[in-house]
Amino acid sequence: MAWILVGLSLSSVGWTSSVFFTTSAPPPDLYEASVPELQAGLTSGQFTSAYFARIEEVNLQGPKLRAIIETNPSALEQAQALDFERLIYGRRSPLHGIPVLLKDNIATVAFEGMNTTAGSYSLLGSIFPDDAGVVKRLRAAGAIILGKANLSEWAHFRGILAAGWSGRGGQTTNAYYPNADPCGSSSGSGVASSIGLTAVSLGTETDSSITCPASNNNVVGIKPTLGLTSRAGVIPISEHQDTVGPLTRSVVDAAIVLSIIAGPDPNDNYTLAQPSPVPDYTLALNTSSLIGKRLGVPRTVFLNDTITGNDPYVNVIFSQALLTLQQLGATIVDPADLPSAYEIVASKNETIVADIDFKVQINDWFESLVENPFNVTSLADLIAFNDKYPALEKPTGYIDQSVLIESEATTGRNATFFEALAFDREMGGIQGIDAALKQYNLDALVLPAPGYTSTPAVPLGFYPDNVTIGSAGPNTIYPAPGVPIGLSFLGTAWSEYSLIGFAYAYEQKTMTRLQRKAYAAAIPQTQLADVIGQ
Ligand SMILES: *[C@@H]1O[C@H](CO)[C@@H](O)[C@H](O)[C@H]1NC(C)=O
Ligand SMILES: *[C@@H]1O[C@H](CO)[C@@H](O)[C@H](O)[C@H]1NC(C)=O
Ligand SMILES: *[C@@H]1O[C@H](CO)[C@@H](O)[C@H](O)[C@H]1NC(C)=O
Ligand SMILES: *[C@@H]1O[C@H](CO)[C@@H](O)[C@H](O)[C@H]1NC(C)=O
Ligand SMILES: *[C@@H]1O[C@H](CO)[C@@H](O)[C@H](O)[C@H]1NC(C)=O
Ligand SMILES: *[C@@H]1O[C@H](CO)[C@@H](O)[C@H](O)[C@H]1NC(C)=O
Ligand SMILES: *[C@@H]1O[C@H](CO)[C@@H](O)[C@H](O)[C@H]1NC(C)=O
Ligand SMILES: *[C@@H]1O[C@H](CO)[C@@H](O)[C@H](O)[C@H]1NC(C)=O
Ligand SMILES: CC(=O)N[C@H]1CO[C@H](CO)[C@@H](O)[C@@H]1O
Repeated sequence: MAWILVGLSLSSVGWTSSVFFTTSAPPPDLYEASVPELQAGLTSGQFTSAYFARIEEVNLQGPKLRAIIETNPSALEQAQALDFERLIYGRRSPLHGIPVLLKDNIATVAFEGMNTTAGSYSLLGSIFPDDAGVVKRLRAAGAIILGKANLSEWAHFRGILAAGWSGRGGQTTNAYYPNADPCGSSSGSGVASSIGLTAVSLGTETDSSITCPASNNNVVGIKPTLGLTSRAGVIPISEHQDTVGPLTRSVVDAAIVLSIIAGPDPNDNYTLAQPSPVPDYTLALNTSSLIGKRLGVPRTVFLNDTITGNDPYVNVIFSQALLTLQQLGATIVDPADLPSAYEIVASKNETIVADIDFKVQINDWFESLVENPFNVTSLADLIAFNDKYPALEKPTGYIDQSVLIESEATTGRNATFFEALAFDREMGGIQGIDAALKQYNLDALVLPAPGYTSTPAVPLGFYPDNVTIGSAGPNTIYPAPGVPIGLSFLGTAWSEYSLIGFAYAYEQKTMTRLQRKAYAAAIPQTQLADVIGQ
């Protein structure tokens, strides 16, 4: 397959890939290898092959995690070309040659060989004319697109369905306990990063779809401020809430990825309002970041188990985190309640906005396709498609599409819509996070990730072995022994730089991630040593 490198035209280069491997240091364990470690002396060809082998071991075989929908048939060729380019001209960026897995709602050019379907058979073989804005940035930085991750179909906007299920990908499950809930909707992105099926991954979030899988899968997730990362070429839910962000094993890797995918994009005009230039978020990685900072705990509602439905253990482990944050030099202001706390939980306005936006925007998506083999050209067609192909789209336990039907019943952005949108902004920002930050003179808020939060999440701990197992769907359970729990830092718009610093200080002090590993069968065995010299 032909491949054109951005800014350089090398087609097929017969390059033996072992040349970069230095024998002085042993290659890192791919379960945990960070982007800087991968950069330190190996070739892209080597770790791309190794990640493919690891996917093969656990995706449809063994524990059948179903985290990946497709792998990129052009990846190895791209890796060779990027290795060659690095040798001659040096590195384009810290992501040069690094494999990145994309959630299946993030478009890639079809000639490369992959579909973009949001997990739905209705879009199989469809062609969106371009790479997504974030993918253009990744490619310009020299990253390799490793494949597409499974997700909750339509980013969980189809109906009342278990997280991590899609028609095309089946049920994604968590690597920390058999059949545990991976959360969603960026389920495959979270699972794949958690056990080293990729170097890093991207997910998308409309409401907790990055932070929740980050939490359940023991990885770092950043839900950026709306408008920091482009949504152009991302199968939409709502332009008023959708964002794209990284899911990685460390805060360092998350900062590297965010620094590259953030930035203005003429194809998503919300990104034109962001502060310029994009910060180098890796400069925020300072273990002293919490010294003298004030962190607030919005206890009312958000730490009330009756309302959040959280297992009591979440509060226990969160209390320990507050002590750690104090040891790191932060002042904890507790409680620091959101004036709008009860309104946020009671409000249905988010649903009003999303239902109306989705219909408008998904119809635009269908219209933008240059190939559309199933002729699904509207939301109404999509609903009919699911009914027509129940074996593909309505298997036992996964039949609901009530959200699509609810959205189809709407008739466009009317007065109710704009009132609801204004109400959301008021309650979430002005009378919500921003009010609490101002009233208590805070640098950020801190909460356990399970519940209602969105923004950077870092590993906090794991459910104990005696936790009461609950149901999360026809084939998934939650909580479950050893399933991870994350800690979230929340801030005002454009405060990613500070939040990354806080998350880094906490991560480096606690190093929670490796305190418990995935269950044995879910840990792939292939290592770099197995592919070197092949
Ligand atoms: C999409 O998936 C189908 C079936 O797996 C495959 O034949 C095709 O090459 C893929 N890519 C595109 C762009 O259709
Ligand atoms: C973005 O562009 C659309 C038209 O393409 C326009 O309706 C909308 O108001 C613009 N939004 C912003 C934030 O500039
Ligand atoms: C880290 O932060 C501390 C406290 O703000 C500061 O004194 C120090 O210079 C910073 N270190 C680096 C490497 O930026
Ligand atoms: C938690 O929420 C429940 C239900 O709304 C309420 O009855 C209870 O008083 C709340 N608890 C606290 C400590 O606020
Ligand atoms: C939606 O927002 C309006 C304000 O525009 C508010 O009065 C109303 O209670 C909200 N509706 C729901 C269902 O929460
Ligand atoms: C889609 O429409 C084309 C052109 O009308 C037709 O040839 C094709 O059979 C249709 N595909 C399906 C799956 O109905
Ligand atoms: C706007 O659309 C929504 C969803 O269809 C509907 O519930 C609401 O009544 C409409 N509002 C007005 C003012 O027509
Ligand atoms: C689980 O075990 C811990 C000790 O490891 C104990 O403190 C806790 O009460 C137990 N919880 C349940 C639900 O049995
Ligand atoms: C890469 C990979 O394993 N993809 C699989 C995802 O799941 C579907 C459905 O089982 C398979 O057809 C793909 O091969």
